[in-house]
Amino acid sequence: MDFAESDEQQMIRELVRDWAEEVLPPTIAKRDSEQIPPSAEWKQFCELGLQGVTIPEEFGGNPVDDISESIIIEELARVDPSMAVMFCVHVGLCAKTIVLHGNQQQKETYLPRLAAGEVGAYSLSEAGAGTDAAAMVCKAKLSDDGSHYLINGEKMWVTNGEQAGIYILFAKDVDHPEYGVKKHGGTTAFIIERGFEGFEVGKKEDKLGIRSSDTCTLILTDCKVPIENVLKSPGSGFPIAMNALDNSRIGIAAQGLGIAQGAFDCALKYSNERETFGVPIQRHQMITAYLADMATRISASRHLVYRASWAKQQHYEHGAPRHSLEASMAKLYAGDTAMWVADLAVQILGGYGYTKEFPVERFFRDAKVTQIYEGTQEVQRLVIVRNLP
Ligand code: COS
Repeated sequence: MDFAESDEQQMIRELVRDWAEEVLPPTIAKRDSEQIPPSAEWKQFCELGLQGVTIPEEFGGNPVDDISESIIIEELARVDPSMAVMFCVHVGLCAKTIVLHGNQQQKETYLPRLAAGEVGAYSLSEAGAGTDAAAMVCKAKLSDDGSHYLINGEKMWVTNGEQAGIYILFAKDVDHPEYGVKKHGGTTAFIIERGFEGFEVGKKEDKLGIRSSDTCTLILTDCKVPIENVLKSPGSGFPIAMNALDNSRIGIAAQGLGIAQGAFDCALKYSNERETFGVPIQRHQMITAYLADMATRISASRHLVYRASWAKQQHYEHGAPRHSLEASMAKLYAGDTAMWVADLAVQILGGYGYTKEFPVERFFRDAKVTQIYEGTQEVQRLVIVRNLP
């Protein structure tokens, strides 16, 4: 067992850290307050070539190992969690799902576009189907000539919804033999382009945190999707959706890890500089204890995130068992740690922590979502218990 980061992983961490610290802070407060997506920043980020880390070279990608993918998310989230989730959904839920389940033609059509920086999204949830994903009511009906599907319904909570050009979207094929037989029967994964007839981006949510990440509804009104855009096969969508979530839960865990690290770094620096009763507050035993506990939980999160990333790679590259357990454990622990550390960071900064003068206020708001999306913490516990050895 080797816990050291490879030279390449260290290089990627430094590259992303330097880039994030230089490019993201100048616009972060405005983007947060006005809910502006980091589109300009994304263009600059794409110059690093990291937007294609889950895409094979033959389709224009720049693949890295799965721990490096998590390191990129962690380093982006340490500065700007909205940028981190944009990247996470693009490379994980969208591009990787096409890599895993797309046919040659789909890969040739969509992966080079994603590798070039066109933004990807993933759309599973609906108003009545969040935790209970199989309860979705968005319906797909094959045309009489079998050339295309018409999809009707409304999707919700779509990250990158406003910016994306390519969406992986799930709907139930009402003519599939398993539709209405199994609860998730007929669920089909489609690749949808923003310009498809009958496709519309709806309301953008006004959120507590990750406000620079665009979260939208999608409205499908007889949305015409060519049969060629079915991923894998009709009715095979639910395991595709669940498998994609196993992957993206690790990404959200990495986001939580980055948030915790960012909040901690700020609190540590402040506790060295701020004096009360004639000494830096770090010397007061209560603050010392907070910092020690924060650092320890962050380290534990990091181990869970990297272990889950490694298990993911073992699964895809070496046929190891599914990484559902490791992914949900990482998400559960790192999400709770992000919230807990951000809360203590605000506490250490006192009144200043409650203002926009320091980033801990934003980290505190951003952290909450890591306990909610990609399956609530309650869902993670369900997955953990169902997948115990
Ligand atoms: N990978 C591949 N297939 C999986 C899987 C996984 N991780 N988990 C389950 N499946 C398969 C099962 O094998 C089963 O297939 P069969 O019917 O062929 O046997 C099918 O999917 C249904 O599985 P299950 O019965 O466990 O599904 P449930 O309806 O009980 O749902 C939970 C389980 C709650 C875990 C699931 O709905 C879930 O993850 N919900 C949260 C969704 C979420 O995170 N949404 C937010 C972000 S997306 S915008």
